[in-house]
Amino acid sequence: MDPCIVDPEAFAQAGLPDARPAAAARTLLPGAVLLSRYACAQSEAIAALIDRIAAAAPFRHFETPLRGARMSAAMTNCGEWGWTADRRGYQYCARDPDTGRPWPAMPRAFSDLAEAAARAAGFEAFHPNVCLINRYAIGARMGMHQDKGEPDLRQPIVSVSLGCPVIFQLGGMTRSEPAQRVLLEHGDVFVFGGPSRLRYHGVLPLRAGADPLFGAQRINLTFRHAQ
Ligand code: MD3
Ligand code: FE
Repeated sequence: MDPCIVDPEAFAQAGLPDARPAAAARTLLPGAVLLSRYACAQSEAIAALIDRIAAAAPFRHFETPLRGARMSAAMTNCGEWGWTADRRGYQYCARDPDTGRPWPAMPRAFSDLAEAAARAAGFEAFHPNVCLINRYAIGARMGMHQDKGEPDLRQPIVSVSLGCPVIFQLGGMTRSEPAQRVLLEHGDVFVFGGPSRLRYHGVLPLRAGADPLFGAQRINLTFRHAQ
């Protein structure tokens, strides 16, 4: 075998971290830029920070407006603001409604990663003040939706995927337009801004798997600028 070609299986078997280089930024649609494996090298540090955040602001399943069904992804936040949902609607809150306390501060490692990824995707001056943390167990999903609750739509959203892979659906500006399917794997960072900022999107139910760091789970961090 060509020694220059890194075989991920060989890395996994040797118990070594996967040292494949990040792929170059791939623009899937204008303003939708996938930075494959961009966060891999930091994933253990991120996992430890998520544990600290969740100890102060535990993961919970929000109720959705109108029907009051619980969302299948468990969520928490860090940053100045946090994304919340209840029967009245969706809103950014400065305090965790479950504890009454402010959300844990956003670790510098998080904001540095999100800002660097935004810059690598062509978005200068991204100022995230929310990191919504979504945790998916096997079977959990997120239906097609738009993220339009943030007043400054010039600011992109940066998504970091960790743990088990999932099929992400990238749709159009209306619910009925067909969606493109993209596999999101551990360490992938996806930046959505400009003309893609209001695209419909969602993820299919998580399929059974076992990630060495996260087990049978997927974590997604979405960095936003709210308020
Ligand atoms: C495209 N989360 O938290 S991340 C969400 O995998 C959300 O947990 C999904 O959708 C997840 O709102 C998808 C990718 C993502 C996030 C925000 C977007 C894609 C986006 C905003 C605009 C367009
Ligand atoms: Fe979303």
